[in-house]
Amino acid sequence: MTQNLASTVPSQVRAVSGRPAEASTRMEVWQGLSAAVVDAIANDWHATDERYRAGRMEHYFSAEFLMGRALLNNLTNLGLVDEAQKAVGAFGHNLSDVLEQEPDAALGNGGLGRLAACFLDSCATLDLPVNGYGILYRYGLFKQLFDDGFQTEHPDAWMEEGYPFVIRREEAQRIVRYQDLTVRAVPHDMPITGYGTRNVNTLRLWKAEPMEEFDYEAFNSQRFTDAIVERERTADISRVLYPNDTTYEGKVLRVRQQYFFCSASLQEIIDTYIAHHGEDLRGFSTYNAIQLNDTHPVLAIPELMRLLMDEHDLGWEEAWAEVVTTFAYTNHTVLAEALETWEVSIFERLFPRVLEIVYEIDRRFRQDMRERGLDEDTIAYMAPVQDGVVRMAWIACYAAYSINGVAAIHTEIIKRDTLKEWYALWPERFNNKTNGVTPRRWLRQCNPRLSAVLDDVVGNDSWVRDLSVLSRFTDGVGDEVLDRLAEVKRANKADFAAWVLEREGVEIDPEAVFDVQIKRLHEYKRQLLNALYILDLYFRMKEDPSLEVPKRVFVFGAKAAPGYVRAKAIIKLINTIAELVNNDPVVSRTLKVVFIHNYNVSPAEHIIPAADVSEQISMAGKEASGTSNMKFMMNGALTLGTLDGANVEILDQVGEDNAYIFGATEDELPVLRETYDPRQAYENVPGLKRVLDALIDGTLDDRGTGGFADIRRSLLEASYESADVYYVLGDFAAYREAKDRMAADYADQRAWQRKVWVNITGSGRFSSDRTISDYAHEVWKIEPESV
Ligand code: Z15
Repeated sequence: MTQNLASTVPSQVRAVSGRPAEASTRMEVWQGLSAAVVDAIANDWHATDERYRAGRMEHYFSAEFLMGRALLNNLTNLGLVDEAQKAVGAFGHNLSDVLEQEPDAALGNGGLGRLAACFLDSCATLDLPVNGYGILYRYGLFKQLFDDGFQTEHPDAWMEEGYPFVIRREEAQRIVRYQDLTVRAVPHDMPITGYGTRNVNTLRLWKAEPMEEFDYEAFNSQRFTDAIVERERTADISRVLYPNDTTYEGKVLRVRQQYFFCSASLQEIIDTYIAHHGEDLRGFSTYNAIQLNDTHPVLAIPELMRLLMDEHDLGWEEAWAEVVTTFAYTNHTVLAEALETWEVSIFERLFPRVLEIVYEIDRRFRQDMRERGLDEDTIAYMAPVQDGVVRMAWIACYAAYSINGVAAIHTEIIKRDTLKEWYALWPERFNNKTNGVTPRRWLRQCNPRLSAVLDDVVGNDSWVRDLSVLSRFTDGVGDEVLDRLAEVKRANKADFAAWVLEREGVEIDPEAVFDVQIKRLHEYKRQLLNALYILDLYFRMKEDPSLEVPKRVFVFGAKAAPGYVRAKAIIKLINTIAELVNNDPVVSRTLKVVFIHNYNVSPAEHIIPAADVSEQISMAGKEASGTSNMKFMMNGALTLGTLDGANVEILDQVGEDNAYIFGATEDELPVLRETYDPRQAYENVPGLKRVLDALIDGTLDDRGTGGFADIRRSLLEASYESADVYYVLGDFAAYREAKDRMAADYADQRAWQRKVWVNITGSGRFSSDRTISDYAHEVWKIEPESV
């Protein structure tokens, strides 16, 4: 770096505001400081890009990147936090207030999109030649407000006030053709800095723009509206992120989006190949690997075939040989409702040539399978196209050289059930890559107090780049460290209490146990189980005022997909229970319930460092991995969870004395199901009747929507096979026992902090650096390239 921030920031701020830095707003200071950071990394960024493009690269294709805020992340990675504080302090601003101006880049829904963001951070930190490719959505995930406890959705125009971390690359545009529309794809790059390295990687996000700035011909012939309509059809493509997490919606615009970023990215990758290795594309996969983040980018498979054959003269066999050595596919869920299928008629309308290629893949697949002696039923089940629908997951499994799940138990389930037919044919393709999270954002940045303790215990900050070093310190630390952990948590909880008061208007006591469930609202994640527990505890306290109950704060954060009616009813239910509890003059002295509205990356950074209890209570077998479980663990919250997803591996790491595990396991459930009768649980499990009846007896008011009655019906009164599919009532007693015991255990702070320490120091395996180095060695076959 040639200049320091003290000299560059004031001029950048002035350039933004047209005023002296002293007279500029906080937002303008954020803009100017951010521009100064881009200025500081520009040379290294360019050098990294040139270096990577000359060698073998991995390209991470994802419809979602849930980046959150960029400025503090970049300052932390570059070691410029103190310098930035001084620079803005010199003209009367406070860095943390400036940082709060930044909007979240919420170009993702939940776990899958945030995983992509953590992966980019790790790739940069490890100097790995990896770029991300996605879509520059004008509107990110909707903003959530509550109106009388009901979720309402509002547009998230995150870039509208200007966003210095996105750089438009006019010169690198590509053209994407649909049958009915041709558009320009204009790349917008975000720099991805790493911790303790000069490498700066790239996230390339494509924006759809009309071919001509304006269709003058249409305008002149008085077809003004036609010209506008055409422009809007183009802009539609990158207008908005679809707000469904783990559910699929067969919308034409969505498949247009998918093709848009796949085609533009592949064109660029091919052009880079030609620039460095010449026109013969038969070496494509020697230099390129592409990771498909779920099925959303699977159109890249037929599109690469098309580009190699139609634009670069390869024959089918030659092109297919590159395709099957280029793509790797990550599966993120076993839920049937997430598996993408598209009607053939949509492909016909949008890209008939791609459909032709898909049909040819299908024809060759069927022939191949017949030669292997598979029966016709199995072939029909596995075929890429059947009954007029294209099945994206099946195309991925046929063409990818690697297929991975995201936690050990999840990979076993896809091998055993979801993808068993493919596993039988190609067991060598299947592998597990347990998810991870970046310890930069999720520990170093969001929890400076705990970071200071770790610096002291380790003797340096090496843990930030290698979290596994912490395991050396699990044993042998004295009580002074445990006492410091308790102090850190106290202080974090006090900060969080102030934040909650300001943001939600609820007063909470830092002395209480902070019990947190933050994730998308989905029935399989069982926020309802948590809600029923709280309601039951409320009734227990009303019934017996002398009952000794530890002070508790129950924190929720969750968005429901706008069309997911029952999920929205569960949000209203939790808000209604919060009102009941928080307004009860007696109970509210012991219990508080807070629903943080508009849960997102930045709120998570406030919430997680303050948590004591991490709720990971999905029905066993349904949560592929979970990643907030890992963030909580790193920040010293103990897991209250089922044996699902990565919870299983957290338990392996810490042992059963240091986690609270309850409930039916994945292998027990099918057996239990045979005789399970939720009505019996309702009648026999103490407390259940009372809470379920409260949904309909006037205790809780859903404002006449019928939402609460529907929730109750889903548990009790649906047909026998479909009542309580997520085993909420079945696991209720075990959950209550574990949760009560956990709260009681909190009183012995020494013993509690010992468990906390075991969790923090055992979290090394859940760094995304570990995950990414496994992908790099085992799947991508790439090496670090340091600039
Ligand atoms: C999503 O966020 C996840 C899976 C999906 O299929 C889709 Cl479409 C979105 C989540 C999983 O539910 C979660 O268990 C996992 O930790 C995360 O992906 C990252 O792998």
